[in-house]
Amino acid sequence: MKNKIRIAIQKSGRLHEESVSLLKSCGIELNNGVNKLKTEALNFPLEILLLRDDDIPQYVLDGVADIGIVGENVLLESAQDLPIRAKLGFGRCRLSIAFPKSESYEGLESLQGKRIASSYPNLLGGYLSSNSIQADIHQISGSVEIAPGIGLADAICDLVSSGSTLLTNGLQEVETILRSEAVLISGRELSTSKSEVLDQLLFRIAAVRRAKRNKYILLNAPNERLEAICDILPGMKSPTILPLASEGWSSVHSVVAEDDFWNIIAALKAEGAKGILVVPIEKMIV
Ligand code: PRT
Ligand code: ZN
Repeated sequence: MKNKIRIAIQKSGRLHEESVSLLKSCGIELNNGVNKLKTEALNFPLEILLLRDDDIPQYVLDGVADIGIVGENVLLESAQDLPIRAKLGFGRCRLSIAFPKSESYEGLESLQGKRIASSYPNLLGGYLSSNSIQADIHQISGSVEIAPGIGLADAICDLVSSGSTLLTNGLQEVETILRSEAVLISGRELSTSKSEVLDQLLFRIAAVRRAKRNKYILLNAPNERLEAICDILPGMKSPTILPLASEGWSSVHSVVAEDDFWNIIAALKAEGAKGILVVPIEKMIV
């Protein structure tokens, strides 16, 4: 297929499973064997390259892959100027500076002249210099959190999600440099036919992500409260109202965002809504 596009995803690690499951939830069936270097989609013009996450920006830049899924942290550290085509909502973490708990931290000045271990020398260097801090960045590629304990550094700069790694190593998070999530990046100049395939993929991703953020809600309402209930429920256009077999009641269907979901339920109950059902949405096309 001549307009096939190539996506680079992480071979194994924190982003692998969710990258694969995002593609699957977009209706894309993968040939078995995501353990290989390369695999193919069976029902979509897509080839999948399985790589180390750090290599993905360069592969996309070189055009070996047309698009890729990578943490924003890796993209920004690579300093490759590649467009982010979609934020994907998984792999969330922050890049933070952490300092030994046993020492008092009094703001960025406490880092002046210190040795900071990190796998993110570019992002850390940029942050320190924009805050006029002179520190010695010690670049290491793994187990950054043990560096202060073994006397290799005075502080670290690393990714944090739950914070438990810092805690078990006697460190406290003191500055956040970046908030990151997985993103879909693309090359700067895709051919028209590849751009069309990418647009189809982005359309599906948007539908899947929107569906995840919303729920379908069904409830029964006394007719005299319908107006108040419809005011609470925005719906995609407006709620659907169907008469119930029992006189004076209607069934109301709508879509609500997960963010204000519980507040909406409370307001609906207060207006006399009964038999509220909440159903996940698989795809949502607006
Ligand atoms: O082999 P490859 O090079 O592909 O993988 P990798 O080992 O470099 O990366 P991997 O799989 O660990 O992470 C891939 C991506 O997941 C990162 O680039 C981030 O975008 C994202 N991500 C999200 C994280 C974390 N959360 C995370 N917590 N990446 C790493 N961590 C590590 C962190 O470095 C620290 O060691 O987890 C530890 C902290 O976790 P908490 O929960 O204790 O705070
Ligand atoms: Zn890596």
